[in-house]
Amino acid sequence: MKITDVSVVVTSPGRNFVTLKIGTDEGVTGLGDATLNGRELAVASYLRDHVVPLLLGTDPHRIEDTWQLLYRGAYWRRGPVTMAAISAVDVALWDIKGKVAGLPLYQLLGGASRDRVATYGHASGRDLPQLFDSIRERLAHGYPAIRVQSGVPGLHRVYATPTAPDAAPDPANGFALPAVEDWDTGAYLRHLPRVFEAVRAEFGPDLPLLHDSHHRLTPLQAARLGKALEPYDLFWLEDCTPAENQEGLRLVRRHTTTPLAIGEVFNTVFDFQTLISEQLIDYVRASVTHFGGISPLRKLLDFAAMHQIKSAMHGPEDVSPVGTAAAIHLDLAVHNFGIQEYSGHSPLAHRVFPHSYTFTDGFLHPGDAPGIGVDIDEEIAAAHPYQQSYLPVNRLLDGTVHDW
Ligand code: GCO
Ligand code: MG
Repeated sequence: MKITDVSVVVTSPGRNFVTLKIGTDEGVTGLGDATLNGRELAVASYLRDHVVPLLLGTDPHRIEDTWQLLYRGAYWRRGPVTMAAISAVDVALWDIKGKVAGLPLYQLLGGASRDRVATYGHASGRDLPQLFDSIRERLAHGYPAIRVQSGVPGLHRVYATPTAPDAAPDPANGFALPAVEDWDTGAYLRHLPRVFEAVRAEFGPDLPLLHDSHHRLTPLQAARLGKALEPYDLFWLEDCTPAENQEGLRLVRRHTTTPLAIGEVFNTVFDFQTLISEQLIDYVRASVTHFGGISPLRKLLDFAAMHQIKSAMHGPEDVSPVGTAAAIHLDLAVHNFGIQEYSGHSPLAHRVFPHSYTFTDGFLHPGDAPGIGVDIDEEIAAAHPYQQSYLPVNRLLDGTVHDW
C-alpha cells in the first residue's frame, strides 16, 4: 500500500480548522486534525511545504516509523506547530489502518475499557445569577461535571466569561486582531472562593466542579487558591501556574490537596516529565491534536498510569471533530481515563465533518465505523474559507502583558 496523494484543507465553518487528508493507491483515505488556534496557517504550511513531499510514496501502515521520521528527521523538534502537524499525519495513518482492518480505532488500541466516555461542559457568568443559569443549562444537557468560570468585580473582559456591558469598544474589532482582556490577580483570588461557596450552596456538595486558572498565577498564588478552594471539593484546578516551570508545582503540592490538571499547551512527554514522575499533577490535559497524535499520547498515558495520573484530554471547540473523534477512541480504550472536555461544535461544522461519534446525556461514544469514523465534505468546506483570527491577549490594569 502506498500514499499517493496528500492535501491540507483549511476551512472556517464558524471557526478555523486545518485538516490533513491522506489518500492511498488502494483508494482508502485518512483524516487528521492539525488545528492550532490562532496559528492555523503556520501548521498548514508546515504540512504542505515540508511534510507532504516526505509522505508521498511511503507505506501508510508504517505509523511509528513515519512518526519517528517526522519527529527526528526535522532535526528541530517539539513545539506546537511541529507537533500539531505530526499529529495530523499520525491520526490520518491510524484512520487508514482502521479502515483497512475494518475496525474502529479503539479496537486497534486494545478494545473498550468502558461503555461510554464521561465529559465535562463549560459554564460561565459575569455574576452569580448568570453563572447559575449557565450551570443549569449544562446540567440540562446531561453533563456529569461542570467547569465554572466567573467574571471578576472591576474587570471587563475575563477569559471564558461574557464581556461586561459597560466595557469600552474592543480595539481589536472582533478577531481580526487579538482582543485585549484585563486582569487583576488579587481581585480574582479574593473573589473566586466566594463564587464556589455560592455554587456549592446552590447546587450541593456532590456535583463535580472544575475551574481553569489559565496559567495566570505564581506558584505561591496557586498554592493559596488551591488551599482556599479545598472546602468546595473541586474535581480539579486547571493550569494554576505556568507549568513550563514544572518544579513550581512542588510548592503548590506542598500546600494544597485540591487536584491539579495541567498540559493542554504541552506537546511532548518532556513537558510532563517532572510533573508525572514527582506526582505533581492528577490529570494530564494533552490533546491528540497538539501532542503529536495517538501514538505519543498513548505512551504518555502509560507513563502517567504508573503514578495513578489520569487522562483529561483538551476538547474545546477549537479541537476539530476529526481531533475530537480520535480522542474519544483513545478515551474509550485507555484504562487510566479521567474525563473528556467536550464543548461540541456548530451545526455547520458537523456538516463539514460528518462523524459516527455520539454525545448523549453528557457521555460520548466513538461509534463503530472503521477508523476514526469522520469524513470531510470538501464542497461545504470550500464554501467557508479561512478567516484571520487570533486568541485574545491579557493585560494587567497597569498595561503589563500577562498570561492569557
Ligand atoms: C480549555 C482551554 C481553552 C483554551 C483554548 C485555546 O480548558 O478548554 O483553556 O479555553 O483557551 O482552547 O485555543
Ligand atoms: Mg484550559
